[in-house]
Amino acid sequence: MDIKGFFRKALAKTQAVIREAFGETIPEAVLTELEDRLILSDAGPRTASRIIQEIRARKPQSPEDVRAHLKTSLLELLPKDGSPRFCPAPPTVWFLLGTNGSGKTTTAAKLAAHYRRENLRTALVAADTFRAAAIDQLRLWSERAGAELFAMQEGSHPSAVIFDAMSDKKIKSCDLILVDTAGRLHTKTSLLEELAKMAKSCEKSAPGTLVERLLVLDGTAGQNTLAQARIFHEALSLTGLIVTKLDASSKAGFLLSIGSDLKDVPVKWVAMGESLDDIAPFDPAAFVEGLVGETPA
Ligand SMILES: Nc1nc2c(ncn2[C@@H]2O[C@H](COP(=O)(O)OP(=O)(O)OP(=O)(O)O)[C@@H](O)[C@H]2O)c(=O)[nH]1
Ligand SMILES: [Mg+2]
Repeated sequence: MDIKGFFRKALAKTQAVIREAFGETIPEAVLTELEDRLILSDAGPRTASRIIQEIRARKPQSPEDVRAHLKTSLLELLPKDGSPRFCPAPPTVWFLLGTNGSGKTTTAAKLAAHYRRENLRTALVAADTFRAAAIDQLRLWSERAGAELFAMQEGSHPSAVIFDAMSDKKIKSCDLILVDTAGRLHTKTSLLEELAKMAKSCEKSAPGTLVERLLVLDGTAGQNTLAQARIFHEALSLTGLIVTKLDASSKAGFLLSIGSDLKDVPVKWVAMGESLDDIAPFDPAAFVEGLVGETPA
């Protein structure tokens, strides 16, 4: 599937919400309806109002003008540079962080498979030692994705897992090492502290390799994820976001307000399903086409 097709499919539910506005015939009526529809898709009232004001200032003459100006405004709002970071020499380490059930483990596997297809040697590190099932789940994914696996037993200290993984010859010789972390420990505060310790452990055993701290956000939670993102960013200096489950969400509009909320943390990837190839790099133009839909001929 090409990138446009991917975003069209991922955003089908949200597009159905936005599209309704274009049933109106008078531009002003389209704008009024569109503002409501943007809010319904979880863009947030402030972002929705800003978009509508921008379009109105461009004096649209028809619903199709509104659609065209909407695309321009959205493109300006969306984060631009979402290219993933790699170290000049391997290995590169990425941490996948996030709350319980947001899609970290599945996404780690998808990324491993994605780069495996590009002929990189990839490894998955099971730093979620909270429950045994998490390690088994990652082992299964590593086999499907053709990635190496590093795991210790349930209950091991996550920082120790990272330290040992980064000292392991087979893992160290990989190009990309994806670290799957826990979404819950006993309290939220201790989770963030633990994750910060893990980053330190990685820095100690393999200085300079940890270049991405990616927060995995559940796309079905819409605006609710933004508060989460701020907390994680404060504690861990995130480098990027990954939005999952877009296929199951009609609230993808929340991505429009991420830029104003978290200016220096771009969306880098989006995921839309449970199989290995259901992931794509974030593409602002394809996102806008997917959200607003094509101009009818
Ligand atoms: N529809 C859909 N489901 C997804 C997607 N990504 C993950 N899931 C599902 O969401 C559930 C949780 O995914 P996990 O990858 O286990 O999430 P996690 O963040 O590792 O969860 P914990 O380890 O428990 O914190 C699973 O049932 C996945 O199959 C996606 O993009 N779309
Ligand atoms: Mg997990």
